[in-house]
Formats: sequence, C-alpha cells, structure tokens
Amino acid sequence: MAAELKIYVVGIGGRGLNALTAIKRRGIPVKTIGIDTDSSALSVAKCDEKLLIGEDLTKGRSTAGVMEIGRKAMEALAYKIVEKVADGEVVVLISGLGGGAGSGGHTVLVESIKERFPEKLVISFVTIPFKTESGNRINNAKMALSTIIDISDVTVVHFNDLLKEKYPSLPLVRAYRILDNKIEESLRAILGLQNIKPIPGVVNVDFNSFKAIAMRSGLGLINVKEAASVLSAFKEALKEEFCDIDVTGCKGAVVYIEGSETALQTSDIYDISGTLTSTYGIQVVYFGFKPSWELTQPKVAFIATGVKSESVRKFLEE
Ligand SMILES: Nc1nc2c(ncn2[C@@H]2O[C@H](COP(=O)(O)OP(=O)(O)OP(=O)(O)O)[C@@H](O)[C@H]2O)c(=O)[nH]1
Ligand SMILES: [Mg+2]
Repeated sequence: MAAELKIYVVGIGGRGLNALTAIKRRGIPVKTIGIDTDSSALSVAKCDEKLLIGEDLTKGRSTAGVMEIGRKAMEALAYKIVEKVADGEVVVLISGLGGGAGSGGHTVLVESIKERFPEKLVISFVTIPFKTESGNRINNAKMALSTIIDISDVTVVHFNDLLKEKYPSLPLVRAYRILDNKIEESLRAILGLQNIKPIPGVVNVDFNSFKAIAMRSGLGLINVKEAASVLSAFKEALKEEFCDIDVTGCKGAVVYIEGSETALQTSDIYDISGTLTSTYGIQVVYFGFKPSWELTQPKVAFIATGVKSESVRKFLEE
C-alpha cells in the first residue's frame, strides 16, 4: 500500500481565506492554513491553522491594495509556513490577485517553499480581477501572475470576468462559490491519484507519474466532469470554463475515469487516447480507472500541464 498523499492548502488574503472556508466546509482531507494581514478576515475564516502577518506594518488591517506591504509581511514570516508544510508532498496556494496581501504574499511564499524544497510540488490557483476593478489592482495582478507562473510548478488561472459573463444574474457571493467548487473538485482530482486501478494495455497513472508531468510545467488545467457517457464527460473536461486553454502540444496529460465497471468501454480508452495523442499532439498521457458504485454516471478527471492560454498571454502583455 502506497503512503497516503499529504496535501497542504494555503489561502492568502481575502479570496484565499474564502476558498479555504469552502474547502473546510466540504470536509476535503487536506490540511488548510490561512494567512492574511487582516485580522478580522482571518477571524471569520474556517481553516486548520491561521497566521497573521505584517502586524507591525498594518496593525492587523488590510494592506489597502499595496503589494509591497504584502511582500514584506510575508517575507518576515514565510519561514513558519515553510516549516509547517515540510512533510507535505503537495502545497497548493490560493489567492485572488489584485490586492496587496494575496498578490504580494503569494509570490514570496512560493519562492520560500521552492528555495527550501525544490522537489515539492507547488500548485497555484489564482483569480484575475474584474476588468472594471482599479488600475492598481490590474497592475498588481499582472506583476504577481507572471512571477507566479514562472516559479510555481503548475498555475491554474480563473478569470473573474468569465464568471460574470457566464452567471450575470447570480449574486456575487454565489458566483464566487462556483470557483471555490472548481478548486474543491481539483483538490479531489489530485487526491484521487491514489489507489487507481490499472487498465491493462495503457500507461497507468499514479501520483509520481502525475508529478513528473507537473513539475515546472507552467499553466495547467484541472477539470472534473460527469456525463451520461465516458466520452461526453471527457469532451466536457477538455474545456476550461473560466480561462481559454489550448492543450495542443502540452507537456502531459492525465485522464482517469470513475464509475461502475460497466461504464468504461474498450473503445473509450482508444478514442480518448487518439484524441489526446493524434488530435492534440500530447506526447505523454496517463490513464486510470477507479471503480465506484456510488456514481450514477461516469466522471472523468482531466489534468493537462504546460498548456497555453491566449487570454493569459494578452492579460500579461496589454
Ligand atoms: N473568485 C473570487 N474572487 C475574489 C474573492 N474575493 C476577492 N476576489 C478577487 O480577488 C481580488 C483580491 O481581493 P482580496 O483577496 O480581498 O485582496 P487581499 O489579497 O486580501 O488584499 P488586500 O485586502 O488589499 O490586502 C479582488 O480584486 C477580486 O477580484 C472571492 O471570494 N472569490
Ligand atoms: Mg484583504
């Protein structure tokens, strides 16, 4: 029996803390750590551990959008988090780019973790502010995003504007929960890379093979979709709703299917593999199957690393 996969999830700033509260409520088996300069935001957050940073700089309040304060605040105390995550195999960082605590703190924390543990898998989940937010927020987000993509192993980007476009009449807090759900599904997809049943005749996935395609890979896509058939769930999972992603020629991909033993047909693997290798030119593809008697229809988890995104490129360049 392989060792249990230990994942630390660190939320930084308002958005990071909101995501942790959602993750904690769902009972996902990960360790959660919330960090902010803002003591009132921290006090209402639900997570296993909390760390107030920059008390000398903000007196327990927000950075008021000043990224430099977020950076300095994290620089002073990042060592505490580095120690805490020492026994984890994966560290996931979540923040909303644009403010000071998240944008400044996120970059410093990834740097500190990677400096001490270069082989630990660091995955960043970030949101891009609405176009209508202040120029300061957009600039903070641009600066932080380019560094985060460079230094994290995998960066998953969600555009808040796409949330508004797709769910225009939903109250903001409800719309935000949709993105929290996406992160929760992604965490479950990563945790799910354990105890996968091998499918004869294909290259089977486990955590280490995923790690090999994920280390230092750049932008990533993690999607989980359920549908009436394996193929239709797979097709859905190829598309990212909150960022335009192109998987053509990407570094690697993992596809695993959960469902009843009869849900998976021989032709499904053949079709999925053909699409990924021939249509999209992905060289390294891993498969897996997890029997489940609870699911009424098949569920497909799709992870692609080293992908391209035109909107991320534009956002960084404009
Ligand atoms: N999707 C989503 N986006 C959020 C949420 N909260 C804030 N945001 C976005 O994230 C950006 C940063 O906001 P916060 O996380 O509150 O900022 P912060 O990191 O706490 O920074 P300061 O308060 O300036 O120190 C905002 O401009 C919004 O675009 C949330 O719960 N969900
Ligand atoms: Mg804040």
